[in-house]
Amino acid sequence: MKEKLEQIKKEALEQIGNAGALDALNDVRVNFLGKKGALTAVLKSMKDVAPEDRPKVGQLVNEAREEIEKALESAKTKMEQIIREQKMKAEVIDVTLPAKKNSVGHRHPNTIALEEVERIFIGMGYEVVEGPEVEKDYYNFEALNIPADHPAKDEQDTFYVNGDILLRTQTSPVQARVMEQGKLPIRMIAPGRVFRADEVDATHSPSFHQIEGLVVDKNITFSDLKGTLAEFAKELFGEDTKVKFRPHHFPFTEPSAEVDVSCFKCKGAGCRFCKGSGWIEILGCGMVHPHVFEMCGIDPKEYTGFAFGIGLERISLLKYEIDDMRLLYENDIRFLKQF
Ligand code: 2U9
Repeated sequence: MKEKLEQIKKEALEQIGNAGALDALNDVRVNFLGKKGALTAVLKSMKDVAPEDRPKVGQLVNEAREEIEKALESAKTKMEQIIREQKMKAEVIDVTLPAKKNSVGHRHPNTIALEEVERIFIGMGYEVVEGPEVEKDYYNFEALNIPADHPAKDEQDTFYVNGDILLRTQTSPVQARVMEQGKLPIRMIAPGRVFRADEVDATHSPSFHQIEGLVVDKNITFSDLKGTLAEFAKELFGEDTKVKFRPHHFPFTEPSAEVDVSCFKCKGAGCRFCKGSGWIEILGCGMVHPHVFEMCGIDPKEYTGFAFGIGLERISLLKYEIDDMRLLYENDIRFLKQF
């Protein structure tokens, strides 16, 4: 029995010495000290031992058990120490490394220009109104006196969602909806994103922004329009800015005009910026067409009004002297940081 116990102990200590991981150590514990383990089997066979030898054998079994347990415990402590050291090595943080730089965002030139335009019109008593980007054909074209056979309605120019739902090509449908509500007088601007099936180049994009204005009241005249836009141009480009109205055509206004401002770089003398002309085109405008009033439920005999449309990107490019519209859509922080 004594030899058998020595043999078991020897095997157990050998296996503990060979165990390379905590799992393997646990297997040794189960194999020798577990319910069905080798040492437990010896204890179970005590009934076959002569009664007078039992205390001695019991003592030997206990000694063997203690020795195996001690060896298991010490191997486990050593293994845990190695694991801890490996983990510490892997997780070490080099506090001398340079810190990660967080680059702070910046307001977009379009945002800065829009806030400036809004500030000017709010100062003149205008309201800022927004509307949906996905619109009905009716509000985008029909209510604005744009006939069914107008080239702007072509699928090559307008993004259609389905038959009569489209991505608005101008912010005018916002004004048409406000007029339809019938609360008069109206003094509003409608800023927002618009969509046209254009190829991308330095001056075109399939998605850009407009700010459109509308004033409706009794006795509104073309002089009100001229005075308002002259004041706007002065506030935006400087007190000495002059405005020039050139006759134009829009389906939704009659009469219509395009507005140029005197070049704020050369003060009208002619430079590279204004292509030598001394003038820069900034917006379109006109008196609201009587047919548009009728479509929106307003009596054109009682009310008159003016409207205007500004391309926001055009204002950003001019104000900040940016020569390629594509820069406005890339959102490169190195570009944005300059404004
Ligand atoms: C209603 C009635 C009339 C809006 C107007 C323009 C002239 C105009 C262009 C400017 C640059 C578009 O982005 S752009 O290419 N717009 O020239 N827009 S009058 O007239 C309206 C609007 C709504 C109910």
